[in-house]
This record gives sequence, C-alpha cells and structure tokens, in this order.
Amino acid sequence: PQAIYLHDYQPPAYRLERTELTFDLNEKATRVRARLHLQRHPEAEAQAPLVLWGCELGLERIAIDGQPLLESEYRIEGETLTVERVPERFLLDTEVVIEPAANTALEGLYVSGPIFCTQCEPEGFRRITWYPDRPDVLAPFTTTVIGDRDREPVLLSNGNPVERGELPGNRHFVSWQDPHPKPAYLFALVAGKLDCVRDSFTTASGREVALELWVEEENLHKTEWAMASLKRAMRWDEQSYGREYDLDLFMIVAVNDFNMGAMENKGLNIFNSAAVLANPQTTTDAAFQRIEGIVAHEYFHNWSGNRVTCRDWFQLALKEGFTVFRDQTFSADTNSAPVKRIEDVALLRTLQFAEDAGPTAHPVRPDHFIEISNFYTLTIYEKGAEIVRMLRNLIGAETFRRGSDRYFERFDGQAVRVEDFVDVMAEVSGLDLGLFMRWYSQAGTPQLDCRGEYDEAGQRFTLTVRQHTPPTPGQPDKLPLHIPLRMGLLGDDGTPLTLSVDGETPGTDTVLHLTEAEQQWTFEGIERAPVPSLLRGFSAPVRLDYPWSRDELAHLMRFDEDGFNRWDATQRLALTAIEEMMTAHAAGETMHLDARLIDAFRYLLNQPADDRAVLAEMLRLPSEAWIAEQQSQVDVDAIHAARRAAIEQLADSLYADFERVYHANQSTAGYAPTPEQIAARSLKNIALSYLTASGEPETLAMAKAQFEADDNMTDVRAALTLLAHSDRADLGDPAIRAFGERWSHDALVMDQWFATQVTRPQPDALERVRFLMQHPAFSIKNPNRVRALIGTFTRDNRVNFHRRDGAGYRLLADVVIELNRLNPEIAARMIAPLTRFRRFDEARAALMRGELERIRAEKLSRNLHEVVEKALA
Ligand code: HT7
Ligand code: ZN
Repeated sequence: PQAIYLHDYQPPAYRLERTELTFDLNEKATRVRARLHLQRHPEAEAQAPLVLWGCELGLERIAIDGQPLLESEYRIEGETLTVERVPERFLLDTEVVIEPAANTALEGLYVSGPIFCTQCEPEGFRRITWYPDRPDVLAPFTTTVIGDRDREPVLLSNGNPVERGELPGNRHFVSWQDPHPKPAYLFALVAGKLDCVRDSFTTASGREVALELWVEEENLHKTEWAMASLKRAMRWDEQSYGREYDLDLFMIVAVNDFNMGAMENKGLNIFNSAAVLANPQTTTDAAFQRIEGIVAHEYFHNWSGNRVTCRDWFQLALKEGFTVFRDQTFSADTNSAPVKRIEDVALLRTLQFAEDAGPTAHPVRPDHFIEISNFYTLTIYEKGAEIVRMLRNLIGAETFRRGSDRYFERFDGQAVRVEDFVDVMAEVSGLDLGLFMRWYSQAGTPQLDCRGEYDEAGQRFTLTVRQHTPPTPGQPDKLPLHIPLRMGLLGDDGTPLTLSVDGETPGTDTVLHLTEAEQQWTFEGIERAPVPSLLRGFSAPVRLDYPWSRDELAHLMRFDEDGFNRWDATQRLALTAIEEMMTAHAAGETMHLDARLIDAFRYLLNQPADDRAVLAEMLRLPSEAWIAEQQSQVDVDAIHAARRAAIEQLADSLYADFERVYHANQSTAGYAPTPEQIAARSLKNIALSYLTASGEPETLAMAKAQFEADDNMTDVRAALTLLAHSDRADLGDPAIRAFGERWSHDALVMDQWFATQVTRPQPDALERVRFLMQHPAFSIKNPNRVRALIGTFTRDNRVNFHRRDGAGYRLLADVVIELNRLNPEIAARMIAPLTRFRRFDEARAALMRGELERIRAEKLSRNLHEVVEKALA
C-alpha cells in the first residue's frame, strides 16, 4: 500500500451541487442509486478528469446526462473510478449493489442485528457508492430509503423527512432532505424496528427542535440520561460558544455493533449502545459520566466539525481536538472540575505519552498516512485538545471566545485547515503564534528539566528550565516549542508568595513562556527558600522533572492553591515511595512503605472533606501504567508487587481511618448520578478497596453485603471486583456466577462481567480469557465484546498479559489475526500493546516480536500492515 502525503494535496476539480441517493434495502443485496449533480471548479483545467472513490461495489450502471458510459469511457483502478472526459456541468447517474450482511468491517452500510446502519467517517461512504469521498467536497443531500414495512418500519437519514409512502410488495419509503451542504463522511442511514423517545428543546432564539432517541424496544428504560445530557449540552453550547442547533430535528440512534463510541452525522448521530444507554441498575457512575461526555461531544461537532469541517484528513485534530476540548470543558462545568482535569491528564500521561514514545508516534497533524482510520488516536484527540487548551490559556478565555465566534462565522460551510483556526486566534489576540504551530507538526512528548536555586543573601529564587523532545520515528531532531508553564511559589508556612515577572501585575500565579531550549527566570524579594509549584493545572502536555524532596511534595500536597498540583504532588510522593519498594523487590529485600506517604494519607483522611471527589482521587495510587512510564525498561512484576504492597501497608496502617470513611459515605438518598453522590460513592469504594487489602476477613464480608444489597451498579461492580479479585474463591465464584446469571440478557452488563474477571491478578486470568471467549455472550464480531474481554485484559492486567511464557502475547496475536479478516479497524487498535515490545526485557521483547512476525506473515489489511510495519521497523 502507498502512503498519502499532506504536501500532495490538490483541491477537487469538480464540485457537487446536489446529491440524490436512493437505497432499496436488502441484507444480501442493497441497491444504491446515486445522482450526482457535478460542476467543474472554475479554477480547474478544462481537461480535468473526474475521479471517484469506491470499494467492493457491484457497479450495475453508470451514465452521464442520461447516456450510459461504455466500458472504454471509464477506468477502475484499485479504489478509484476515472472518467477522462466529462462536460463542465453534468449529472452522473450510477447504480451499485452492496451486501450489508457480509460487512463485518462495520464501515459503510452494514447490519447490526436486525438494524441497518452506516459508518462513513473517514472513508466508509466509498463502500456505499462511487463518490468524491473526500471531506472538502460538500453537497446538500436528498436521500430516499426503501424498506420492508415489517422488518424496517423505521427509515432514517440526515435532515428532515419530506415525503413518505407505500410501495408494492409490502415495501414503503421515506425521503429525507438535508439542506446543509456536507461531506460524505457525515452521511447516515438507519433502518429497522426501533422505538422512539421524544422530547424537545427551545433554542435561545426561540426555535423549537424535536429531539428523538431511537432504540430497540428492550432498551427504552435506558434512555433518560442521554436525553437529559443532550439538552444540557445544547444549552451549554449556546451559553459558552453562542452556538445554536440548526435543524428542526435532532436524532440519536443506539446500535450494538460499532467500531468507536459514536458518530456525529448531521442531524442523525449514531451511537454505540455502550455510549448512550444508561440506567442505575446497569451502569456505573463512570459510565454515566462517559455517556454524558460523548453525547455532548457528538452534539458539539455540529459546529466544530459539521458546519466547519476539515479540508483533508490530515486536519483531523482541527475538529477532534477542538471538540474534545469543548466536551472536557462542558463536563468540568457540569461535574467536579478538578476531578475531570485529573482524569483527563491521567489518560493523557499514561496512554497518550506511551503512544508518543512508541513506534506509531505521530504529530497532531500527521504529514503522511497509509490508512487514515489508524489515526483516530489519543494523540489526535487528547493531545489535540491540550493544544486548544494551551491556546485558550495563552490568549485568555474571553479572547478565545471572540476567536471561536470569528472562526465559526468566517468558515461556516467550509472545509478548512488547522492554520485557519490558529490564525483567527492570533488575529483576535494580537499574539504571534508562529512558533506555537510546531505543536501540530512535531511528535513526541517534550521533557522539561527544571532546577531552582535560592540565593539567601540576595533574597531571590532562580528557576532554570530546559526543554527537549526525544526523537520519534521519522523525526530525529526536534526544535524548541512554545510552552506555557503556569507556576507559583509557596512559602515555608504554605502561604503563596507574590511574584512579579517581566513587568506583569504581581500575583501569586504566573505563566512563563518557554520558547527556547533553555531559559531562566529570577523572582526577587523572596525572603525564605520557597517550594515551587510548577505546571499548574497541567498547563502543557509535557513531562516535568524537578528535584522536589519528599517533604516539599508533602508541603505542596497540603498547601498548593492549585488543586491539580495538590493531586500531582501526592502522586509524585507515592511514586517515589513505590519506586523505592521496587528497588527492594529487585534486590529480594522486604518492601517497606515510606512512613511519609502513610502520614500524608493520614492527613488527607482526617481533613474536613470539603471536596470528596478530589480526595478520592488523591487516595488512588499511581496506576501500573503510569509507574511503567517512569521506567526505561518496564518491570511489570516489580511494579505490580510494589504497588500491591504499598496498598496493603497503607491499609494496615490506616485501617480505622478507611473504615470511618467507608461508613461516613454510605448513601441515604436514592441513586442519582449527581456530582455529590458520585464523589461519596467514589470515596466509599476506594476506602473499601483499602479495607479488603488489609486481609481482615470481615472486610470481604462488607464487600459481599454491598454486592448483595444490589443498590446500584457502581456499588455492585466495586464489590464484585473486590470479591472476584480476592483469593477467596468461596466468595468470588458465587458472586461471579450470580452476577452472570442475573445479567445474561444484557450484553452491556455482561461486558462488565467479562472485564471484572479478566483483570484478576491471579495467574489463572489468561486461561479465563480463553475460556470466556467460548461463552455464549462473547462474539469476536462485536467490538464491544472484544474490547471488554481482550482489550481490558491486555491493557489492565499487565502481569498476566506479560506472562513470561508469552501466552498473553500469543493470545493477542491469535485474536488480531482473526480480526484482520473480520474487522481491520479493530484489529489495528487491538494490536497496540504488542507494538511496544522495545520497552521490555530481552526475553519478553523477543516473544512479542515473534508474535508480530507471525502476524506479518498473514495477508494483512492496509490498517494492520501500516501498524505492524511501523512496529517492526
Ligand atoms: N468523528 C467520529 C469518528 C468515528 C470513527 C472513526 C473511524 C472509524 C469509526 C468511527 N466512528 C466514529 C467520532 C467522534 O470523534 O466523535
Ligand atoms: Zn469527535
């Protein structure tokens, strides 16, 4: 397969005035007629050929202005169809036959159980019909869907329904008109037996919008939360960005088979059922919050993505980074803002940093790709969002809002580039963002090495900061970036010190602008040695090193004005203690937990609980993934053993405190996913997890009681996990059995059942995975099942996935080889843990490499080919 390069971009030679589609649905043979009203671009050459894209289409007819084309008049090569000579303005009329039931890749038109649905981003539309399938060709669409009256009573597409009627042979049709010009990737069609929950929303300017949530009948009791989330998101976008919805109808549909979370098709968002259906009995707090965020994300795309779209797929972060930033801000405004920031940073620092340090590292705006589906990554989404966040912090929230208003107004209806977004921000702020643009082109995570020097005689504190970005594949040499470093200084009594930098108004918090490889700042009038608080709010996506002592970290944990840095100081303190235990483990010595961490936790547990949500996060030790990120060669066993020992020693030392917190946070009210209740449950369940780590038998009885009380899924799942992960099979097995029997009818709950079992730290976990792959509730064709069983195992059960005998690697390779045939997009995602083999010891690396080579010997899809070749390069 050939790579596609950003620098080869050519504007389209033909524009679409109008697209008219007719679908005659049939699982085995759907007939698609496309009438494309095309016109040569005024700047294109008169001889410019017409190029369309298509994939696995049975072409039955092709005509221009009513004249069928002879086979000699067009040419099909790979995925393109070229007509050399076409008029300046013409109607291209094609008819193709496709087979939705055989489509296991879940791109284009496919069936999910009894439901027909589509996924067209990024290049799925070419599996539906021959089309200029590129995001810079926009058209208003008219779509007629014909289906069986009994099997497909509901026929949906983008826009507004304009006509419906009966046809012979028990068939019927609905025609839809979408007046907003859109690229093909935003096209959607859904048909089947679906029920609807209706609501409405009055926009700020007083327009009434009908809201429809379409689900299969058995899911009607799980729709309330998504509908409420949608309305909150609609209001928030009006208030925060001045963006109103622009059609009279907004629809969401839930389907069971979907490659990602959801899709922002114009007026008809299609959701993975896991990303929309919620109910207290079946859904955890974390999933409620995730659903709220995804509903908002897809809705926000209506402006950041649909009204203003991307010129080409290299610009993907333009819509995804901005929309993730928008959904993060929405969730922060709706829930606990500091916890949202902590969660987002934890995700970025573990998984995105790992991606940025591995063989598939790429810039936020890549300059080439083989398969664009491989670029829906944490780098594009999460690092892309961090760049937007830095921009807003650099120019200020109000100026940023003026910039976003101008961006939406100026580029409405257009397909644009990252530069267009950044230029508008530079224009409204007057700031030179030239250097800042490097964030989009340079891959890798910058490292900041900071050092402080206190001059007692001169009463000044000097901070020296060096930045460097390690090489990434294809980018050996890196240049300095424009990095905003928010910071403050704390006095020895915890008071924030007043700083004045470069003539700014003095305050206790400032933003340093790093633009060079090394810079120095001196703060005058500092009477005693301060403790610096650096990278407040995680002001830039970087790794930061400063030689804080443990006492200084404990000081920051107590006194920092910045909530994020209080959490981060606790994480750093815990990390130092765990690393010390890992050294002891490697030397075969007893692992002792540093008493200063125990004291810090005691302090936290005995503080008045003014923010329980943040407290729960502070009590969570750094994840195994984050500990691994600190190591030059990852020692999975030492990490697991040390972290576990730290938990047990905290549990033993602070048993009474955890017990008190557990009891103090029992809920009395009925379940609601409110920030207050979520915080209390989170704190209660982390306390319970420490209690069970103490090994005291009554603590598992507490977990069993919580499990049996069956109050809500958050508490049930937390208790089930503790029971299932304990060594007490007499308690764990019955709980697993009871849960599995109770929920065998609900696939989304069974996914949680799978995930709970395959994260068991005991050595039987891998055999359980193989066993569960034979369970009737599992299907390798369903991405949710694969993610729950295989994805959770390879990501969250590091000791067992990295078993020394290589059985974990073999299992993953077997699954990837099967997925390569069925669903290349999912195969390419699942393989990621194997591609990081260079991070491990020689023996493990050789086993992982061996499995990659076994995969490479297969006939690979473009998706997997690209990832495997990068990994083995
Ligand atoms: N914009 C959507 C991306 C998406 C997608 C990409 C590749 C394959 C399948 C997909 N489904 C959805 C989702 C979003 O970011 O909102
Ligand atoms: Zn998105």
